[in-house]
Amino acid sequence: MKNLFINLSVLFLSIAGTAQSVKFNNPIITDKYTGDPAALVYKDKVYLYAGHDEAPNDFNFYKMNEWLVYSSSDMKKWESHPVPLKVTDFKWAKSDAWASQVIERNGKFYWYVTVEHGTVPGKSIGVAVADNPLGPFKDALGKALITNDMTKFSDISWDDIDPTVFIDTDGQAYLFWGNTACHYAKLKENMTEIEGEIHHIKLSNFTEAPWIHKHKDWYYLSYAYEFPEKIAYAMSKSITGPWEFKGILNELAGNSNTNHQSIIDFKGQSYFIYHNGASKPNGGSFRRSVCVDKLFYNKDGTMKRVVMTSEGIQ
Ligand code: FUB
Repeated sequence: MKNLFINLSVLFLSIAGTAQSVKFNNPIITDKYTGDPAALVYKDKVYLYAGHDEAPNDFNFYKMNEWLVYSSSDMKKWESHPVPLKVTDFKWAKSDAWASQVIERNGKFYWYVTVEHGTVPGKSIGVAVADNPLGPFKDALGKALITNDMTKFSDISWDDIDPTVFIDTDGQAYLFWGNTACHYAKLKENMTEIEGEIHHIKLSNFTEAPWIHKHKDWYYLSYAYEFPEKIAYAMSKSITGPWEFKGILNELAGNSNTNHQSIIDFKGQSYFIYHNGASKPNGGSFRRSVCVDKLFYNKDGTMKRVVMTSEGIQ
């Protein structure tokens, strides 16, 4: 009887020990509130770019003046770096460091950003450039690449947001962006000029946050669906479509009405990077935190629904 009691104690202690030793790796960024993650795989690292959510606790809208960058070699440990880009680096812009993406071409790093334009009413897209993924970045154009008056597929003044850029296997670069209307256009080889007309893609319940990626021989266009946002996606055999809707990829993110995904392959594993409002004690829709979970594909190329976890990447 005495032995049984000792054995049970060990069992309970070890269960308690196991429970205590589970490490929660999500959110991955905890030094600041961060939203709108955009990851870049370059050489043997992942660079994570995000907007800095600076809204005070009693403020119920976005307050975002700068973008941040973090890097990792294993998706578990993240190093923070000096602030690489601010709204004030774009002299023609007024405010709002909203969603963005960095892409590399010929050793230069191009950062496409959303900002409120100073003189053309509405949101606009600018581009900054640097010689290295950590910057310093500077305005590449001295003016906006896209302004609200260039698109007519939606009447709202914030339809020209959330740029995502993709360079196809033939070297042609494409810019996708939008809110309520999903737009795309070709980019010239200099990456700072649109080539040809701006197209509109019809997507079921498209809200914003398009992200283009390729896996094996499929192109994927994922995006924020409805509001509050889930993430849905469409697939195609060509970057210019037609796009076939494939359903929901990620459910509502905890305590945040936006979700904003980035999808990458790194060292043989696919990852789904997103934000939620789960940071204690004041996280929420305007004080968001970036998280990462693994992403898996089915044999037919469709993506399995993401399982958002507190544990994250262990
Ligand atoms: O962060 C501001 C805006 O919220 C982004 O541009 C959208 O994608 C949404 O996440």
